[in-house]
Amino acid sequence: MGMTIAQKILKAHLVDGEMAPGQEIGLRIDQTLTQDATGTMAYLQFEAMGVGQVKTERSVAYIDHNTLQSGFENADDHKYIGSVAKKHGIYYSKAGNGICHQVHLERFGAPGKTLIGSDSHTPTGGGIGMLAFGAGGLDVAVAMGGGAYYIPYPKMVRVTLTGKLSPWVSAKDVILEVLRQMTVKGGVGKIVEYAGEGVKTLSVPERATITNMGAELGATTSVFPSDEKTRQFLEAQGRGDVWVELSSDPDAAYDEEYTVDLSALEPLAAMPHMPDNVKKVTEIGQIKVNQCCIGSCTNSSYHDMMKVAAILKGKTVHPDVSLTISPGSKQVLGMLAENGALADIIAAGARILECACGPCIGMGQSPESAGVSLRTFNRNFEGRSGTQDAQIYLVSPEVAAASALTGVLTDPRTLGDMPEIAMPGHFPINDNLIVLPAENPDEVEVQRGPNIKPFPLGKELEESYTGKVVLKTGDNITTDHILPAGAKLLPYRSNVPYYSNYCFINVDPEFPARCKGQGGGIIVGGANYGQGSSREHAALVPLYLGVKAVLCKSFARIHKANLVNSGILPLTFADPADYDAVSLLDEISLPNVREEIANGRQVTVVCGGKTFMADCDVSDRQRGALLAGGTLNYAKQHAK
Ligand code: MIC
Ligand code: SF4
Repeated sequence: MGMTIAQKILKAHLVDGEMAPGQEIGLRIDQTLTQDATGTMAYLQFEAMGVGQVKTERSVAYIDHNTLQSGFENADDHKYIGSVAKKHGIYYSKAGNGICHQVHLERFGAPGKTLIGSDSHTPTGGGIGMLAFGAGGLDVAVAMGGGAYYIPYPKMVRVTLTGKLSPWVSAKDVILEVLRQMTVKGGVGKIVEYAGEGVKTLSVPERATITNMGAELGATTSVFPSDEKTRQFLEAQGRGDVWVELSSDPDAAYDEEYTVDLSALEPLAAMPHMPDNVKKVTEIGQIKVNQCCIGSCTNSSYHDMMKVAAILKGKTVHPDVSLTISPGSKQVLGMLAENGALADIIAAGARILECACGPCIGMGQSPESAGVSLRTFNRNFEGRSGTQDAQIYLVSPEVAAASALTGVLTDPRTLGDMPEIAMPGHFPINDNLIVLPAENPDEVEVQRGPNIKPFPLGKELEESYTGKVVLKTGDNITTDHILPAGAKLLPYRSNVPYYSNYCFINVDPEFPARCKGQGGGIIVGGANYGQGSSREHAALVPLYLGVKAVLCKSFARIHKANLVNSGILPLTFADPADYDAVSLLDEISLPNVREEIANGRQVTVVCGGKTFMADCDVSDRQRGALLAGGTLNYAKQHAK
């Protein structure tokens, strides 16, 4: 039987397991990336593993999240990451060079390769035909050390694109439509592959917008074929030599199929507060807008920015709107500066931010109270912008720019003829913000500022466990709920004790104190617990607070792996109806937990006189890690 694109890349990188449903597979990883908000932990863990030089073909450390230096913390973290990178053979992309996913696509990504990154939007690389996964920092550390990256063997989904986008409709609308069809839970355990005639109408940056936001489907990753468009992009980046052709076999089998008719799409928006809450812009109507933010790893390419510049040219931003622009990379910003588009954007009254995540992660630009903000980003979870009651809509750059001019949500098709933006034949290459690893690594001293505190380690799993329910949540709890980010908290990513005071703070402000009072306990959740980011702090901080297990209806993939890595039991209700039988502060016992986990059996749960069963759906390797109290402990045991 023929193979899908993903199956071909998986097969070429398979080092452990069997490519069959229900199996866990181990993959050789060619490239890794980290960003600064997850990078400090990843490198502390990498250092703890005692590996010298990285074993990958290319590892890159980006500084793009924590670029607001309102105290010494972020600058210290950058220095730490820069020095570790230099010592261990890692390329270091300095602050100002751009958002990790955008820069990686431009300068390092290559079709047919595997990439893991300590950031959930690493699948952006699928736009160039890479098999690129978001992962926890520890998984990235292991891959840098030459270890395999493990995933449950995924189901294959094909999204066939037919037709061609109409004027003013763009790649963002394609992925919003896929989200509308599949929902934020629809991609869990699946790789989404794009196919059909419509593919060749999309440039690499447009494809990358689509694979980027595949993260919001919960998908393991998303991937496009590598074709003539891919070759042209790579050649324009001076990297034509890494191009290989990739397509699925005509008789490849898919578990699920979807179709999107590009010609029939209209401008769309994801309404507050979920990326799958998608409606047509015309259906939502002309709501008043306070802020428009254009940028993020989803929509910050040269192509996107040029469209925005053309819309703004000769016009003025509405007096009631604040418009921010963050180009995705120094390359993009440089090109806009050179061809005059930046001057058009500035003249229209936009606020130019640096090439970084910025408002997307709440690093500044929080909207006004109850403000309506249109963003070209990928997540609109409640409170993520830094303003708890803000109303965030996810839209295309065209919709954001058009609305910035009118002050109301605007269908860009009302603007008349759409400007044609050609993809450049050559991108200007200047990698002078990328610092190469040291030639004499022994001479490099790793710089650790006072903000860098040791990370918590789990303990061996006890024979039995009894603890209180320290939190009960509903469905779709995001990692932003578990541990908020934003300008005030991100500086403490390398300081777990301090960060722990903010765990679940927007869901239940008493949570940290309750955990400390109870000496930890069990979190009970609904479906899709832990969706969103790859931040392993959402596991490490609960571990620090003494959380022993999360018992819920279902998990998001990366978060579940992070829980296992930390030694926290990821349990699911065997009968989801038992969720209703558990309340906050109930005492829960797991009388036989060690033996049950060790033998791959269901876990017995006793709660208020009622006994029910929970599943712990993990691989044998993960069982070992859970018994040992986390992956690092497990690795140490095995190293002996
Ligand atoms: C995000 O978009 O939430 C982040 C910030 O990029 C995260 C990583 C993090 O929490 O540091 C992600 O998506 O993985
Ligand atoms: Fe940065 Fe936002 Fe992309 Fe996360 S989603 S990597 S915060 S731009």
